[in-house]
Amino acid sequence: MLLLLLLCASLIPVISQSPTSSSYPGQVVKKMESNACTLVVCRPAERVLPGRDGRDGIVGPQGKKGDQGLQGAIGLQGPQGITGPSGPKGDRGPTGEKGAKGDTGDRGECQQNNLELSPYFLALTFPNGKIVGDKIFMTSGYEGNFDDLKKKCMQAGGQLASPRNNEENAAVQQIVFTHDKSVFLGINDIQTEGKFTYLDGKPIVYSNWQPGEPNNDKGIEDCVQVFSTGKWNDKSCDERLLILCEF
Ligand SMILES: [Ca+2]
Ligand SMILES: [Ca+2]
Repeated sequence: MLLLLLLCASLIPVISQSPTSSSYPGQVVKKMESNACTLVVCRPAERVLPGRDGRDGIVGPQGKKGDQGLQGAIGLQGPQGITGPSGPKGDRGPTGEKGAKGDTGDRGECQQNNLELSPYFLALTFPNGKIVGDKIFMTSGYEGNFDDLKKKCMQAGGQLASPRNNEENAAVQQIVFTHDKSVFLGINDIQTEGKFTYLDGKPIVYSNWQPGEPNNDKGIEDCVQVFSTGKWNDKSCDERLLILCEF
């Protein structure tokens, strides 16, 4: 309840006081100049309690980026990585030393060799052949000089045909006639001119020379060929004739 007072100057000294000496906060005293009326507005003196705390303010704008910090300490070692792909093939290494000699082969290899020499195997290797007694004459159709044919027959497990009687010579003749190609026999006089021997060096025990042969024509005929008639002729070993082996 406001109390409005209009007092004259005579009354001023009664209520005029300095604001600093007021006994209560919030009391307002307006002091007028002397010789004038003074308007004094008063409010009932009361104890003023402090107000409530204000609300939090809004978040301010983001500050500037700070300076770079100091380098940190070295961290712990990480786990091992996965295995990478295989690299390119390396260069070939030097040849190693020769190994020790191996043990003797088992019985199976011997059986296989017997199989290769069996009539069945020979029949397949040399399909065009003749059987005389326990000897087999066969050709594969291959042609070559004396040394070449001799080597081929040995590699096949036999040797060049070396007929030792009329029956065996007849078998050779039939093969020559059938193929219409002359063959070399396993007979020659390479070691000693005029002395024909088998491949093992022993003198021949049978022959069927063409009349007038052997004549060692031009001094270069040291091997023996068989004509389609079954007759023999000494011939240069460098001639290329049909192969005929005996087993
Ligand atoms: Ca000769
Ligand atoms: Ca001759």
